[in-house]
Amino acid sequence: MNAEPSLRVLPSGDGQVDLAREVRTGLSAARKRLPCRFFYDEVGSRIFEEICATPEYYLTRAEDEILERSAAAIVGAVTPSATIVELGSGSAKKTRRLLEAHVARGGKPAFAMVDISSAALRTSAAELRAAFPDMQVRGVAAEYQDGIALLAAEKREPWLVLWLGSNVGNLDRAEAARFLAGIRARLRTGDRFLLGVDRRKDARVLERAYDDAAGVTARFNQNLLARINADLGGNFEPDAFRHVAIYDERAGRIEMHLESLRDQVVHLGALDLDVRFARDERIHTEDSYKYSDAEVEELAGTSGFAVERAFTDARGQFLSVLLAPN
Ligand code: AVJ
Repeated sequence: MNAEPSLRVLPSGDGQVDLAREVRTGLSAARKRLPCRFFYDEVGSRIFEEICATPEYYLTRAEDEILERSAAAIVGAVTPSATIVELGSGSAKKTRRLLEAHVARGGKPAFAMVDISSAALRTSAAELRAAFPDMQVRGVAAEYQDGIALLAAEKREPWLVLWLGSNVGNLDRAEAARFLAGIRARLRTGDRFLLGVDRRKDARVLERAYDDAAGVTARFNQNLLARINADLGGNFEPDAFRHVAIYDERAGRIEMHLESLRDQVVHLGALDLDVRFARDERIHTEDSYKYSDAEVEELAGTSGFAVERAFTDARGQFLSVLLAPN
């Protein structure tokens, strides 16, 4: 039997701290915006899982198809002594495929994950422990860079770092390059970084993926307002805002907005703030960047990596790129 999963919460973990500040600045700006990281309260995390199961949101299935087929090749890029380290909490089927492949070839049963939410880590740790009784599981609740820094301080063996699900898409291209360079600084020659990116494609396919017919993504977007009500004493009527998803082809990004259906004033008690909305005025809630092959090469190169291999699904919708430090 293995030891209890070890869980640490760093100061940047579970940060409600900046919600108040970000909501105040974001809703006081001329062009209103809210950071997408606040989508993921308990309800929002559950709705996100529902999004992944909608017929329109192809990303999760495409990535899983890649990992199902290529898990052995991916873990084969690091030595059996390697530890698998995931950014985001590894509860998903996708992560398990890699852990299974690693264990199957005699790899060290060690897994570490960094996630902003200690609750998500606890759930993942319990699930992984049930699926892999001999696995040594560590969780660090922190912002990614802080969590990686803590783990790197004790790093002895190679790492296979996973950042799946097109989570990189929430960063603009310059931020993504800076973020990857920060990861690169923690890695050595034998380490690898598996990055999941969504490819540029037909605008209609993308807009449907972010505006599904059953309205799950709309609920996800509106839940941000419900969360602000709960955490900051607000009186938003989530249904008084319409979900909008637009693909900006030039920028290569999906934008999500909440559009006010009427003139209205919303009060946020904890901030002692009134926010005025004109009819049709929008709150920009998320960007999700898409990548061409050339943009992937560019991202890797500028952040100190080489693309060692790139895997795609049968339809060519998604890319899993295995990056090696330069
Ligand atoms: C979790 C950031 C990868 O951008 O596709 C899904 C979030 N937003 N539908 C994405 C999301 C609306 C998702 N990521």
